[in-house]
Amino acid sequence: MAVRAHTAIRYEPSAADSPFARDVIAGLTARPKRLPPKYFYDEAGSQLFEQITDLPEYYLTRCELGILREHGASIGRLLPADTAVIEFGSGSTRKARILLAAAPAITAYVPIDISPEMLAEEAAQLRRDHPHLTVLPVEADFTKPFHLPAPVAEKARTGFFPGSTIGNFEPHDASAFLRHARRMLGTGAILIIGVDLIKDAAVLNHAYDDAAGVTAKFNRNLLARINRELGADFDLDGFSHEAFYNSERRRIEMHLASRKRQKVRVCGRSIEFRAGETIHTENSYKYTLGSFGALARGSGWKPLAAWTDPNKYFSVHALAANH
Ligand code: AVJ
Repeated sequence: MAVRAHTAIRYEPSAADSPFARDVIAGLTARPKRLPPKYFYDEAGSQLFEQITDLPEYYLTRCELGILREHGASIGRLLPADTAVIEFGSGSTRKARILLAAAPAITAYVPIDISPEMLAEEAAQLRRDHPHLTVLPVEADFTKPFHLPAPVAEKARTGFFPGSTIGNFEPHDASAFLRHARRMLGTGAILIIGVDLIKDAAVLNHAYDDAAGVTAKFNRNLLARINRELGADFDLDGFSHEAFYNSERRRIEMHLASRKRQKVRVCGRSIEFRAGETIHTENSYKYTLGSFGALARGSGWKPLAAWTDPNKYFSVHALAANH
């Protein structure tokens, strides 16, 4: 009778019922196997991503910071007077700070993030650095509908979506996001958005498969997180990091490839892997200036201007809401 109470279970029943657990099970029982890239960013994953942005091969962050520094004043001149900047997924707010310094039209800043700690910390620091700026943090998943703080209604609205995060969306979902942003920001809105560009495949491949192995660690951390939070027993050494540019689909694909035939226990299930079978963990879509402009035009926005770094590796676009 007491046997039940002593039966060892390897996972928390509550954790096994979480959205994370459901997405993991759905992804690992699908064919081909996949996992959503949004789960890369736990504490460890966010730190690894910070390291990625400093890698010599990962040009994206450096190029975008350069563009914002070089062209911040030009971007600022396109913004309406007395505008609120609404940042989708604000994180460290490092890029917004460049805009704030260059664009006096910005009188309010609305960082949107899922991490309440990050939001509170950044908001406090920004208020100290910009005493005249109204800072209105919103804790939300920016891909879902949410309410803008009331004071924003009286101001012009500028969306800010740097980092080429839009590259994580399938083109159809990228278009849906742009429409959602257009609806939420309203008439007269501007959107400033960072977009990574198609380039030599070797440059792209190295950016996602760096010599120091940080991106490999970032990719494998997804399995480590599943072990930590869902009590799974992934052998991290049993999976190798794969990243390559798929030129037909204009995207970097990241996978974790099983080095051997193996079984893994996840949330009370046994997941089988063939040798060489992969889990598709991320797509990072790349655009041309023209292909992104066309996507924007088809999604309720009119391209106003675009800036690139001298190598034309990365782009920042200014879009205006269509009516
Ligand atoms: C944060 C989605 C822009 O796609 O370049 C970096 C994530 N993945 N290295 C990207 C990422 C592997 C990054 N984004």
